[in-house]
Amino acid sequence: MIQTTPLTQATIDQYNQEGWCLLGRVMEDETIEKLRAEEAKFRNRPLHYDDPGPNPPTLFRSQMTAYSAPVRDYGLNGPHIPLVQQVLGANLAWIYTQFVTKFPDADKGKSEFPWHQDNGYAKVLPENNMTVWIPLDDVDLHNGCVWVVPRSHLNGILPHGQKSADSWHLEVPVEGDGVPAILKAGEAVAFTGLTLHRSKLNHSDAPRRAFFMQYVDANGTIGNDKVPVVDKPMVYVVSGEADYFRRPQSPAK
Ligand SMILES: O=C(O)CCC(=O)C(=O)O
Repeated sequence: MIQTTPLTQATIDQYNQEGWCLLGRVMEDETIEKLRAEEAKFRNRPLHYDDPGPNPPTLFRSQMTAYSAPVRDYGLNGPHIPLVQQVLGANLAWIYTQFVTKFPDADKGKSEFPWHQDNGYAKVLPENNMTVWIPLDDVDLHNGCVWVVPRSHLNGILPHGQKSADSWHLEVPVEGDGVPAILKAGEAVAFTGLTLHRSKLNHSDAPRRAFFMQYVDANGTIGNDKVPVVDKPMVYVVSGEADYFRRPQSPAK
């Protein structure tokens, strides 16, 4: 397994103060191959809850943890875990995962994923929840790398509007471009649930495959009604523990 270098205090400070940082290489070639194979398998398999219809500009395959041993193994034990623990602490829960395959689409211009905060889709507390985004192909300005807006996490959840009537994407208007995360396959960019990010079009002639996971303190909550994350399906405690008994019991009948 790859030996990651522990994050320096400067990198941890960057995550907390700027809302994002690079984690370096966190996935070895063998795992990249395994996850590419999983992506290919699920790309062609209709899933009852996640079916975008034929030829979507971008394909999302979410919460593959129940379906895929390689996904589970990586999300629970990957070399990135000690780095995530350095920032979020020893009680760590893995709450979400997704393959994002952005197809070549320059002419149609539909594969853009507009500026948003992950917590604009689902409110997670504490808000330093971390998305670890890892391309399974080298990414750059040409094929649709992710961009982040430094310090955008300092203003809480911003109002998100619907991108268009035929899209479920939410969008925050942003002036300027932010910073592109140009990465080799297997390297990672990490950002908070409040950090504005987006990806632009894929102008190459090959699909741009990516895989991301989201982590939070194991005592964290999700949704406006603050449901403990550990009460949600497909959430895994990676390390440490959660206080499973903090939710009031229903009164005896
Ligand atoms: O992989 C991408 O292009 C961006 C995906 C993303 O930001 C998301 O699903 O929240």
